[in-house]
Amino acid sequence: MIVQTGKEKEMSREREPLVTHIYTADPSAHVYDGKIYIYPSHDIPHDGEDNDNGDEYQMQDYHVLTMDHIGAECVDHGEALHIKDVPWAGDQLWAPDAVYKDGKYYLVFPARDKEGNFRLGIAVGDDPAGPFTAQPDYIEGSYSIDPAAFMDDDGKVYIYFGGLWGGQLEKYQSGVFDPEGKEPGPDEPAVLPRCALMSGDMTGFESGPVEVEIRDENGELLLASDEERRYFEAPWMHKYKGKYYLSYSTGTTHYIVYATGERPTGPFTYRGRIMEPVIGWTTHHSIIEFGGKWYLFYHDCEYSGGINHRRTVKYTELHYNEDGSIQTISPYEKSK
Ligand code: FUB
Repeated sequence: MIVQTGKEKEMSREREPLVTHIYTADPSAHVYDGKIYIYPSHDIPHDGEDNDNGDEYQMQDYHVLTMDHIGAECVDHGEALHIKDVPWAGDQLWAPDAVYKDGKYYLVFPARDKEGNFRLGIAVGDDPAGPFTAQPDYIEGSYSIDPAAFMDDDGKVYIYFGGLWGGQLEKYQSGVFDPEGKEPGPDEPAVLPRCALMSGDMTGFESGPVEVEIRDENGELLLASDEERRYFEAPWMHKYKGKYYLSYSTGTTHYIVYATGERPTGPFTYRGRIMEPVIGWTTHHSIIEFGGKWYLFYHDCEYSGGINHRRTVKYTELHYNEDGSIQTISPYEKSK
């Protein structure tokens, strides 16, 4: 029998499932009061088939996970919000995020409304681990999925969102829902993620949503055919040395990539890959600084043997180069 000492045991959690008693995905990590809070989706196991509409992702509630520090045991705080307590929601509680503002914790989350269209909602709580109380209606003017909340140094909160296919973003290219909306042709600019400024009381959008431009090294918008670099879903925003880093999933090519800019609303210039594909179709992440180091939280389907809707949340350290670029992570190679 191998008895792990404290340090070895802590190190062994890197790139391992943080919990296995439930399936978790889409981890949005934050540091509140010196502790790591993770807001994941809660995957429900079933035997149904996968499709391009994402019908296999049948999530009904949210659990909040915490770690006292990197490598510490991960604690599940139980159900923080259930879909039955969200008056406007019909189905599928997908990837959430959270933000702390003026003494309250706000869970920002997508769900299909009663008509089957994805919308974004807000739920409020006094404790970062929940429970959260949902507002009676979704955010007016919201659509699609994968909200990521970012508070800038001036206290303004921006929500980045949008996802293609099941997430319906290609159906909102004109700003209103078009059931026939398709992805642009190969030589046309790709569909862009959206960004909205939240009102001070966090009840709705103060301005936006606007498209967030992602350009190549020549200043041209990335094309729809550029599937290794164009936006698909799962945005995250963080700031490093004064620059804004927009990272996201390329979906069909399964990379986590990033682009940098000078302002929270862009434009952004594509910079490179953060992570090579994981086991499973989806890839979704968040980035935090903790104890002077940077970490990527992500999910994969290794634990379930590759079943796309049985995902588990993991983390690994993320390294910057001197010029601010991010070193690409190979998820199944030994970490540095
Ligand atoms: O969890 C459901 C969907 O899968 C998310 O919204 C996407 O980002 C992908 O991870």
